[in-house]
Amino acid sequence: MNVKIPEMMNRPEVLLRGNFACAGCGLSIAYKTAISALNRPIVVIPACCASVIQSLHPNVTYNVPTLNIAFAAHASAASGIARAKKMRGEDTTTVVWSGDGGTYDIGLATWSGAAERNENIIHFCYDNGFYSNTGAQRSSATPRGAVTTTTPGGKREKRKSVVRIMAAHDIPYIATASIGYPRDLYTKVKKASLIEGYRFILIDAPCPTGWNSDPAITPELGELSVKTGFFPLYEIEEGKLTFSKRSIRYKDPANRLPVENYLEKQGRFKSMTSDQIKLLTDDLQHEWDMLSRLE
Ligand SMILES: Cc1ncc(C[n+]2csc(CCOP(=O)(O)OP(=O)(O)O)c2C)c(N)n1
Ligand code: SF4
Repeated sequence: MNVKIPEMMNRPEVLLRGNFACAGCGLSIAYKTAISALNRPIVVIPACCASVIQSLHPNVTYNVPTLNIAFAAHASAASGIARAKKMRGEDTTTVVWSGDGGTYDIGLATWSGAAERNENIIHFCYDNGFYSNTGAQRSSATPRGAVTTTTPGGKREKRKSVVRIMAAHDIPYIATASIGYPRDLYTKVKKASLIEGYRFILIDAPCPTGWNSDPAITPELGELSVKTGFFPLYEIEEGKLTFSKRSIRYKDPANRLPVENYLEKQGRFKSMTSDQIKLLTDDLQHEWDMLSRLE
């Protein structure tokens, strides 16, 4: 499937002006691109920046039905909505829109249950690699070496592979995407929307406020994370992984840009030593190796 540019240009406004997102917020780019690809979406949002940027009643800036819910309840609430809509014969798309804290950590038990039941939900995780909404605490998505308020010397552990945990549930569709490649993201969402069952899409979504990066280069950071091999793009369908066109050449580490090109643009990595960068590079290669086994 390859979505045409005019279709993307004419998509509905799902996030209106006047929202509370910071300048250059990757989450809002991800939200606009992904949700606008869906037929009659109903969005379930746990506590996160996405529950804050929508502003306050009556000036809500989400232009689609939205349920704000407690952290660990996202996938169970979405399961109920999806089943009720089906019983009523209504053609809607129920989604969870969660940060990495709500997906990798606090909501893990709930989505695992919904995935095991193969509920008819698309679960989006916009991954900014920490808890941004509450002041930049580490999550298990935080990469090694990143400074957060709870890892002032840089995180010592590597990022958890939520995708491989998701893949162990044998759900019908999994994809990764980046706001640096909106057409690829949009196309994957369209494709997911045509599949029944639990689908998961992980989106790399830079956060200039917490990453201490220039808001003007958010899309560039999205591209660099792919070109340095930091965030591979791929799909897993019925257990089989295919690297996406934008990422396939970076399977060979010789084709990747140096990871320093990505790190040096973010204040959160400023204090990393060369030893830490070596460990981080090994983490990235380990993930590529593990993913390649699923090809
Ligand atoms: C059970 C529970 N624990 C903690 C909180 C406080 N809290 C609200 S939002 C948030 C961070 C969410 O992080 P993430 O899901 O990564 O989204 P982001 O803030 O980065 O958008 C936390 C810890 C809460 N609301 N409920
Ligand atoms: S803190 Fe980060 S994720 Fe949250 S609204 Fe600001 S830029 Fe977006």
